[in-house]
Amino acid sequence: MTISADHTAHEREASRSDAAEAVDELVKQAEEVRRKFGISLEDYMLPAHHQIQMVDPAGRMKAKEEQGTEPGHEYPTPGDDELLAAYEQLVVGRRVNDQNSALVRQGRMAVYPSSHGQEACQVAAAMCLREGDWLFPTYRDAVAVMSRGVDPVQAMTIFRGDWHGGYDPHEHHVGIQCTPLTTQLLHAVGVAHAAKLRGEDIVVLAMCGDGATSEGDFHEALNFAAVFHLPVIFFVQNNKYAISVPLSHQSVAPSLAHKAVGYGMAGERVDGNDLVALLAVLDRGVKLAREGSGPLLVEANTYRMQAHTNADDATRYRPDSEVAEWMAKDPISRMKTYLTSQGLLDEDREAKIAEHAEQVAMQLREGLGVDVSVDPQDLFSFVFSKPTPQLREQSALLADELARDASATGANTEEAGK
Ligand SMILES: Cc1ncc(C[n+]2csc(CCOP(=O)(O)OP(=O)(O)O)c2C)c(N)n1
Ligand SMILES: [Mg+2]
Repeated sequence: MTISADHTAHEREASRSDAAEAVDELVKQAEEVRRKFGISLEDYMLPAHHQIQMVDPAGRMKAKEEQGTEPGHEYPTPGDDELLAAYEQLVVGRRVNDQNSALVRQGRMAVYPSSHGQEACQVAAAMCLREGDWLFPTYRDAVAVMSRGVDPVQAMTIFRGDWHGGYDPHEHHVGIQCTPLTTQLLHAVGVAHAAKLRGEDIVVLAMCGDGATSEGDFHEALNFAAVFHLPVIFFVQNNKYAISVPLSHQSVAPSLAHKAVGYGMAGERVDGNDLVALLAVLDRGVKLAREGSGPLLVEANTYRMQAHTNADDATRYRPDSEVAEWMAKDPISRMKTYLTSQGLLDEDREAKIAEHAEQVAMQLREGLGVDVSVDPQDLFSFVFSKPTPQLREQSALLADELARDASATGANTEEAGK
């Protein structure tokens, strides 16, 4: 390819004005932050000195001055209707996690990375978004996918292991649940960039784990989002482990939220088992991103109560006492106590919510209990638009093996019929 001198000069001119624009944008942002909150841009980007917690583990609303907020890091308490709707999703989410773990033991699902204990993060991530916004989940975020409106059976199909995925990402604006760590962050940034270029008013929320923050893709996604000032919320569920690797071996940053300032975006840490605080922080983040304030990194401090998946034995790398400590911080019991104390939840309402959760569990048992017949050749479909020579070769090998299998079975059947 030849590049003309004119073209290069033009590009240089364009990049000079892009850089000048970026500096203008920073100065404007700094002035805006100073005017609105009376603090520097750097202090705004750094997380508050303490994690944001509104309702304590015993279910009591904390006094404003004890919530961890400070200038530039203040969050309005979500309304009663939002909290009640979120509580219902929380209860359904826990039931779904436990139903799925049982379905794995019954051989109805191949694998299930449970978010038991992390349901507040799951629900808040889905609820803070508007209809046209996008959610990009990981393998552990099936409850978030469902809370966003995806049919529960379709959301779990991927874990049955016999099909590529169960739902159309475009229908609910939910990306596929990615197992390769952090690839979904780049998808999220790409969608946000495209939307910005098209002038579409959407926010994108991308989820990942604590371990995933060590991936190169994490760096690339955050840097790109910050440089292009994109409306992306990076939502890190710090559940303290990446399979057996504890957080202390993953990062020695003061917190994962502190990584944000290095990219030139704001960061905040929040109690990931406090649904009220999560909604408050994410709602404000989404609102600001929609208004053009750029990306945000939110670290939710939570805990993976169960093993990484059914294929893992967590007792080999963490003490029971640590699990017990986190059991006392359960997101559901704290929310139940709080809503009851506010007169928002009574036995009738609780019974209706439990009934809803049972219906969803039954839907899963019925939907995932059906034997499906699949074409083994579909293993090679939908990977590339034009299959690679290697895939074509593997596909031919499989076809040959299946044909030999079929003729052997046919011969046996004939033999048996004599
Ligand atoms: C690129 C890549 N490397 C390694 C793996 C194997 N792997 C699967 S889950 C996981 C741990 C991820 O931990 P974290 O990001 O904290 O998420 P969590 O499972 O705790 O939700 C690893 C290393 C993978 N799936 N993708
Ligand atoms: Mg983790």
